[in-house]
Amino acid sequence: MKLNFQRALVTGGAGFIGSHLVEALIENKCDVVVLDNLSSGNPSNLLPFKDRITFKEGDIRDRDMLSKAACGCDAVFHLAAVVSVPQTVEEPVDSAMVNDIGTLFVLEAARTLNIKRVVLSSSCAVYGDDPELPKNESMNVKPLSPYGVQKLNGEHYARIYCDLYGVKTACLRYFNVFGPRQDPSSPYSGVISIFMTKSINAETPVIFGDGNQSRDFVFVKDVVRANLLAANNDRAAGLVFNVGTGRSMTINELWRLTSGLSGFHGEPTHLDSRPGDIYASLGDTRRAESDLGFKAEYDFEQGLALTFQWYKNTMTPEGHL
Ligand code: UD2
Repeated sequence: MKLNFQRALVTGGAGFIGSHLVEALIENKCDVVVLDNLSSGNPSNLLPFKDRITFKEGDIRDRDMLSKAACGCDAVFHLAAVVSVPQTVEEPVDSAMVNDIGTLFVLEAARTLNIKRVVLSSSCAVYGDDPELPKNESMNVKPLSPYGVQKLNGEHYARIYCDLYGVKTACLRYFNVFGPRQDPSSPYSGVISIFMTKSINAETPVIFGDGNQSRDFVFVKDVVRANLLAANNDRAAGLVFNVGTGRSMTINELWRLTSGLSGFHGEPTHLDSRPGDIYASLGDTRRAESDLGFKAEYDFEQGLALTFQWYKNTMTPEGHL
């Protein structure tokens, strides 16, 4: 893709999604600065291309550091965040300092440094549990967690930074992102990263509830492409977009497919549903298609197979990443 910016700051660039974005930016001949405090990111995600980027270990709440990192950039991709929903429930104020105020600092850095393009990573968590499906960007939002509220606040700030100050902001509401480098080690890690490692270790997984709950799983490389398109396209300015596939998959089906890849067919243990778990989630992809030219290219089985291969190649014989 021919990018219409030359130097980009990626906040949270050492994280799961951020590191894939950094890789794609380099491949597209962009100079990349990464700002990451390594709270959930991991420098090993950047190892294969560490000599081709400028890496700054620091926090988006450190405004001096942020300005220095952003100086000379003509695009910012803002992915740094407290990414765990339960953590934001435990720590609503501390997480708001990162997800709300930190996002405002990023937008303000763009305004003061005259950086015209900012892409914010938002989340389908802004929708809450309204049963209407698929979720489209015009429907009422009612987030159920501090995380969802914080992401929604970021979207509002982004829109007014576009309207008031002319910063071309775009917000991407990710559905359930999966792929290589997703960390399976916390109980709140994405279900696919957990199922991958369980199946390779020949351990039975836990399924919360009956397993018929469903998610719109989107492969990380598609999420990266949505970011590049959003930064490149002036029609995205001031808008929010779903980034999903428009197709959903149940958790039972996911385990069946994972078992097929690994050859381990252990019977899952069913526990009670997680409190606050949404039953069904599915994104309406029409706005992203018409205004961004974005349509997920990886079908689910293909993304799952690539992800499985990565876990298989990367896990140690002791079963660690
Ligand atoms: C996703 C996002 C979260 C937030 C939320 C908004 C991820 C990792 N998390 O949470 O950040 O945006 O959407 O709605 O993308 N499950 C099992 N067994 C396991 C783990 C999970 O059955 O070992 C189930 C879980 O109960 C849920 C589904 O799998 O029904 C997906 O869980 P998840 O944690 O991957 O993602 P989700 O949708 O809760």
